[in-house]
Amino acid sequence: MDFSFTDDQLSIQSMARDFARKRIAPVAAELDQKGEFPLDNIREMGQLGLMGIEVPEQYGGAGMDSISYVLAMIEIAAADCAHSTIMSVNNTLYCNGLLKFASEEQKQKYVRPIASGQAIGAFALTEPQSGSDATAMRCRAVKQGDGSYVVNGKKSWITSGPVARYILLFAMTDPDKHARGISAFMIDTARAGFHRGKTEPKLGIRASATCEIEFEDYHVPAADVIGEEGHGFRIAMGVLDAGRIGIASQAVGLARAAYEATLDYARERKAFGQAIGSFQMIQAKIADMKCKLEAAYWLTLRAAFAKQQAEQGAAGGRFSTEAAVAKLTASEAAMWITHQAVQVHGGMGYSKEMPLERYFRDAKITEIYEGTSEIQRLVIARNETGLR
Ligand code: COS
Repeated sequence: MDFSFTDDQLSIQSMARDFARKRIAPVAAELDQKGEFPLDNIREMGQLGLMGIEVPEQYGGAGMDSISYVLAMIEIAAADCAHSTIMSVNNTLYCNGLLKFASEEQKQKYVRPIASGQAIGAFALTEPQSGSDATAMRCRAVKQGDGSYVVNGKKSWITSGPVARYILLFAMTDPDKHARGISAFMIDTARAGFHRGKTEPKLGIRASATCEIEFEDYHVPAADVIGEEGHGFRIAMGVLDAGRIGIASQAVGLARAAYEATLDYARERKAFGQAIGSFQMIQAKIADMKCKLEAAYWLTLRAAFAKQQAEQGAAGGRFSTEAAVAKLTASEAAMWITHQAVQVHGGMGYSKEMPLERYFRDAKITEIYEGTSEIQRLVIARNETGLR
């Protein structure tokens, strides 16, 4: 067993850290306050290869592995969670799904612009009445005589929805078949019948843009169906397994930022004539933060390793349990660590003059999106027991 990284992995980690410190950290608080989408930074991140890290070079990506993706995500999230949210959707929910299930022509047309940072992608599964219970979706795609489809319905909580050029959409093609009646489609938002709805006012990751989208007799050509009809749910679940490793990485980056700020503060801040870090109650918090952070970090890398093994092995190899374990552990660690970080900083933790309150607000979403903590527990327990 070797815990060291390759030169390529260290190089993308260092490039992402450099970009995050110079270009993201200085503007993160202002973007959060204004709820402003960081378009220039996202374009630049695309040019650096950060929007398609695992995408082969022939489709405009960096052609690197899943460990590289985790290392880069951690660095970006440590500077700003919103940037890492946009990065994670482009990399995993969008590019990863298309790489696995799209045809050669579809990959050239739809992966390249997103992986290279020329455009932004999105993933549309959730609806106003269906989040965890994804098969309860109502958005309908009705097949026409020429093999094309007409889509009608609404999707909600679409990350990057307000700015996305292309969207990977899941819609019901045969409601009687439930999970097996869902299909995947590529949506070009420049076409007629696509509308963007209300933008969500959010607690955290405020610089990422989230909205409802609506389809009104939107016409999908036969060439834009992704995979086979009826395979959409499996595609969505497989994509979310990869996505959950991205969210775990994001949670690790965020937790690390809160932990490092706490260490600095505990060394500097004096109370009762001593640095507060010399008090046992603060020391206990620091020790517990360190343990949770390390566990989250290594389980996330372990999940990325399992993903690589599954992808190199027999077709359809899964890494659902590893991804769910990583996401659950890392998101709950991020929530706990940012909570404790605010507490150790006292009044300064509560003030917008320091980033702790932003970390705390941003952490919450990692326990909700791409499968709530309850769904992660359900996936883990079902896979462990074999019971449903
Ligand atoms: N990878 C590939 N296929 C998968 C899969 C995975 N991780 N998980 C399930 N499937 C397949 C199953 O093999 C089954 O296929 P068959 O019909 O061929 O047998 C099909 O999908 C249905 O699976 P299952 O019966 O387990 O589905 P459930 O309706 O019980 O749902 C949960 C399972 C609840 C785990 C799923 O709906 C889920 O993850 N929900 C959360 C959705 C989510 O993350 N939403 C956030 C949206 S993005 S912000």
